[in-house]
Amino acid sequence: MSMPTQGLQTFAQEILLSVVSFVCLSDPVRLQAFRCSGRSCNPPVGNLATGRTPSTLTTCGQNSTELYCSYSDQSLLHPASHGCGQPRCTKCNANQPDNSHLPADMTDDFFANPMSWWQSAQGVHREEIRLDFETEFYLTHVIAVFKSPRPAAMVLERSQDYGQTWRPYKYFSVNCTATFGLQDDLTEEGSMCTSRYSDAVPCTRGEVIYRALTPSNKIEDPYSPEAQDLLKLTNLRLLLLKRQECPCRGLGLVEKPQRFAHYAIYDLIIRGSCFCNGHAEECELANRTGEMENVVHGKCVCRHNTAGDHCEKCAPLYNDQPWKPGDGKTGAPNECKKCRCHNHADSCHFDLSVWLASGKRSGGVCDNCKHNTEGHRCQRCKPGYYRDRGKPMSSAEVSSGGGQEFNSFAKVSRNQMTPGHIISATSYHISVACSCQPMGSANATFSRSWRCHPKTGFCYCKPGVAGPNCDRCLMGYWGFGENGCRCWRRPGDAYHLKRWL
Ligand SMILES: [Ca+2]
Repeated sequence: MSMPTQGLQTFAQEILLSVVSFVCLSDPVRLQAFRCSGRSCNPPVGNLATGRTPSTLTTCGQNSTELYCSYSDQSLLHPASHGCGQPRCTKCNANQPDNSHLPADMTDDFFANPMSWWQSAQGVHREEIRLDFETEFYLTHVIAVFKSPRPAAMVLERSQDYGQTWRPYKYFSVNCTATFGLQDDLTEEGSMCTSRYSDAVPCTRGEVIYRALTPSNKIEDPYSPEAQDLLKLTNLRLLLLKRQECPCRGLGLVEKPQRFAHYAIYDLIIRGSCFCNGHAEECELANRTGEMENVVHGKCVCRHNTAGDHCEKCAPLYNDQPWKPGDGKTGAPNECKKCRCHNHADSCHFDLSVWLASGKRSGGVCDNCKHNTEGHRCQRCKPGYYRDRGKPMSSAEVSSGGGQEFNSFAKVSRNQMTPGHIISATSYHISVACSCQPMGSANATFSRSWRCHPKTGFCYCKPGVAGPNCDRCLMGYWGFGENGCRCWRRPGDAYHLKRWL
């Protein structure tokens, strides 16, 4: 049996909670100051139905004007010995604003329009009220306030895959065992079915309330897989399966019974929040939803170096450790850690083998190293380039480009290219690439690219050839050509090759 008075108190409490949340939403700057800093955080709860229009199977006066009858709220809320009072009969037409009772009337502002409602066509038993979200949200609870008597049987279901598959949240019936073969949670705590909200009385403003989190399904960490399985949704639907009449006493029915035979709902409130894995405290417009006041948007404004609509991954340059949701139980933020790419990459990816090899300390591998660098951390120069020790590792000029064409480095002063000398920042290239003379250099690479010593920049010369660039004969040698230089006066003097290496 339901208790109408208790129900009304509950609803009043929920309204109060909604108001508190909206006040909080209006001051995000104040919240931003402390909520996500160094701890997991989540966006405020609001009414997910605001700004979103549900769909129904039928609407009163969908095709043409219908006549329907109902009893006044006043007489139904204060039942006296005379029963439900005199019925009031009027017309509905979905195309006439003054006479329409559309699905959107369930999700409008219940403070501004306390008497707006959706009404089904006459005679239907099965109805479906469905709300499709544009992305994933977290549900906390659902409140439906009926204008007609509540259904004798009903199911609340959600989808997590945009309506492809559905699972029940709760069954509602005056007799759970007879209707659904389930125990009543009034007698067996935690049962999927309840008789609490299926009484015909009160015949108007009867509530149906579903809470996702109850003492029987207590969840400690709201971002755990178990919590997500329960709370996350992309669609919600309420299946109304069996209509029932108001048990009015002493009523001499003047009107036809079918004129009372409809479902009607004043308000549908879906409390929940944007779903951000513990990494955001505010959300912005995802798509489809309009810029209405108090709309709960679905795209997280991610913190903790995370990214994605639901902060479900690390930001591009923050994949040094595996992504984790914030820990709602301990408050640990589980921030994403930046990869060490020395400013030579815009993104990195997590590599399990690198992670394991490091003893689970660092698994980031930099993507597309720039500035002629390579390696997991862009920590070394590519073949054909050498590091300017006068520059920090993070300098964009740490490794200079080129190396294929000797003439491209013509502006480098030959006088500076002496063994042991690091090219100064005032030279043409702040750091200098291998500038090997093709004819005098020993090309030892498979790809036939000219290489030089990665630290000194000196080229590997052919026999008898000298100079950092291998562009001249060693003293005492002559005939600079394809085979190097030939010995002129001191045939055994071939130590130069080793010297340059
Ligand atoms: Ca309404």
